[in-house]
This record gives sequence, structure tokens and C-alpha cells, in this order.
Amino acid sequence: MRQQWFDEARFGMFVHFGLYSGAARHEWVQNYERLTAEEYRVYFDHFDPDLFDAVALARRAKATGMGYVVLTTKHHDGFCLWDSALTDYTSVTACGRDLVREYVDALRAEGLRVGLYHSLIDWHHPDFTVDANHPRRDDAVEHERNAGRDMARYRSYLHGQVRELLTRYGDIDYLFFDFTYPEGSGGWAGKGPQDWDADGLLALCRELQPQMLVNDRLGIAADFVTPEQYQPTAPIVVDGVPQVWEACQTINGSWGYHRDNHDQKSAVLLAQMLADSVSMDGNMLLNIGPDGRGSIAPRDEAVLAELGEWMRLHRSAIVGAGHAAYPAPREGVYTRRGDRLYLHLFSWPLGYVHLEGLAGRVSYARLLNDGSWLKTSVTDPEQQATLMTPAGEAEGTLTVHLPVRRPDV
Ligand code: FHN
Repeated sequence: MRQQWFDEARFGMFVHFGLYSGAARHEWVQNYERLTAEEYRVYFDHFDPDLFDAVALARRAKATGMGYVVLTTKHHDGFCLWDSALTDYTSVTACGRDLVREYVDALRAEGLRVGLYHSLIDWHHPDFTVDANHPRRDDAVEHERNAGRDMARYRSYLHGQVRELLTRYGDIDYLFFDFTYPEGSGGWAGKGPQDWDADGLLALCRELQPQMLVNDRLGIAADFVTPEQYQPTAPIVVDGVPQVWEACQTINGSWGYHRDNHDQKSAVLLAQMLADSVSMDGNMLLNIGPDGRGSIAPRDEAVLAELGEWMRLHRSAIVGAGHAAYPAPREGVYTRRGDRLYLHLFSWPLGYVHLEGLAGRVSYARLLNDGSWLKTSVTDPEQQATLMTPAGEAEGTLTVHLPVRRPDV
């Protein structure tokens, strides 16, 4: 299934928030540090997201030019950000707040599409069988790891919670399941589609929210594929069928808030990654990890504000745009919306830029210091050129978007 809103939005916000945010050192902290349930409980007991402001979050996403937001309803630690009837391991029990309710209301007030993330993995549930990714995988007594655990009971819990999310919060536009891993390490079993009853879960989604887009991480085909922390090198085509895809990227290398992470991506790099995705008919889902109090880190706010200014200037080259069948110059990418071609230059041209495909008009051009173009074959001063079909018919116009300025040499 395709949804026009998704194909047009091109740009969304991913939000990883939960108990791990208070640990401030990775959303897998319980796993990486082999924390026992008792050791990890301290983050539940102290969970107080007094600065979690869903309205401000929605407005920040909108100001950054994003068309949708995706919030972790439950991550692998099993902690639920909504008022689930199936467990007391929730934000309502911990701090009296249904954060999913606050989130969906705020998004709709800003006219944004509602996305939910839901972990298939659950290290808190007593029936989720211990596997290669489980915090308890190193327990000394192997047979006790799974003593009494019944994956069928966990499946029932999983389906029940998905039903809660898809029946209590109105229309949901997008669901990001996470994740299936059939191959275990060290001989350990992983979790395949059969462990989730993936077909049954997808059928439940179709029954309850027929318009909702579902990702590929149930381990079966659904509506879109999800390259993670890398950029495809071409439009994704499987068996001759162009795929709807969305690259999920962190703003700084971490999904959950990580106090000591300083691998911050610049707004220029993120704009280039976004243009790169759109040039291949893809979306970009950019993640932020609010801290334990629910506040967006100032360093993330600053990057999002700069990215929002770039989107204010170049929105027309991103929203509703997609792949252009012209070979782009080596310094950048093309995106195309209707009959308008946009050139995104990621680096200053080494010399004349060969704008291939603009037959008969702009074929070579030189970018001057003031951002204007010295064209060898067309004199249109407004940085416009006519797109020509191979047969020589005018096909549209080229607008050059210069997201970078020449470094002062
Ligand atoms: O293990 C998770 C990880 O913590 C994060 O949520 C990412 C986001 O796409 N998904 C899994 C790793 O692929």
C-alpha cells in the first residue's frame, strides 16, 4: 500500500524516549550493562518527564519542515508510554501520564501525521524467551533462562498491546515495528516472523487501521523498507518493483539520549542526506533522543532550527519531490518536482558543472562567488534553464538550489 502523504512528506522526526533516557547512556543500556530487573528498576522509580512537552515537540517538528513524527510507544526494555491494561510497567503507573495520548493530541493540533514505533522485543515480559539479544543470555544456568517462559503467551500480550494502540488513539498513519532477527549469534536462536505471528499482526493492523503504513521489520513484506543509518546508492527496486523506503538516521549516532555522545551531525550534512534520499525517491526519518526529563538537548534544538531554516528556503525541492532521470553532476544530486529540476550542490564545483540532460540549453555552467551561474550556452539570468527532452521539446525548467556557499578561500 502507498500513501500520498508519505510520498510527499519526505521528512519525518523519530523520537526515542523511555526509561533508558534517564540512564543517559544508550537505549540498550540494560542489555549492554547486563542490568538485572532490580538494577534497571531504579529508572522506573525515578521516571519523572516533567519537561516532556508534546506540544513543543510537535511544533519543533513542524518548524523543521517535517510532515510526520514517530514516537517509541515501547522499546526493547518493555516500558510502555501509554495506559496499557495488560501491564503496570507504564508511564501512567510511573508518573501518572499517558504520554502517547499527549503526543497524538499535539501532533493532530499541528496537522502532522501520527507515527508510532513499537518494539516486538520485550526484555521485561516474563514469557519473552531469552535469546542472543536478551540481557539474561549470560545467566549461568542455561535451562533456567527459559524455565516457564512461554512465547505463545508473549505473542498474545504483543497482539493485545498493538490492539490497544490501534483502537484507543484515533487514526494512526504509520507503525514502525522493531525488529526481527532470525539468526542468533553463538548458536543462539533469534526471533523470526513466526515468533510474532507476523501475518496475524499485519492482519490486525489492516483490520483496525486500514490506512496505516506498516514497515518491513515484522520480517514479512508490508508497506515500506527501512534502511538504517546508511544511505542507499540508488532508488530501491526489488524484483523490478520500486520500493517505498525511508532511511532512519540519528542526529548524533545514538537513538536514545546519550549524555557523552558528541557525534553530532551538522545541519548541512543532514540537509544533504535528506536531498540525497529524495533524489532516490526515499524519505528520511531523523531521530532525536530527549533526555530523562523529556527535554530536547540544546545541541539537537540548534541543529533542528538550522535545518528548519534550510527547509524554509528549499522546501519546494524536497516536499513532493523525488527522483530525476538526469545524471547529476558529481558534486551533488538532482531532485525533481513536476517540471522543475533542482540541483543540490554538496561541494563547490571543481570547475564547470556538466548539467547533463539539459540538451540544447545549459550543458556547462560555472558557479561564481556570488552564487550566480556563468553559463556557456544559455543566458537566462535567473538561474533558470529549460529542460529539454532528447527529442528537443521543452520539458520544464531547472532551478539551482545552492545549499552550500563557496568556502572562503
Ligand atoms: O535496537 C533498535 C535500536 O535501539 C533503535 O530503536 C533502532 C531504530 O531503528 N532499531 C533497532 C536497531 O535496528
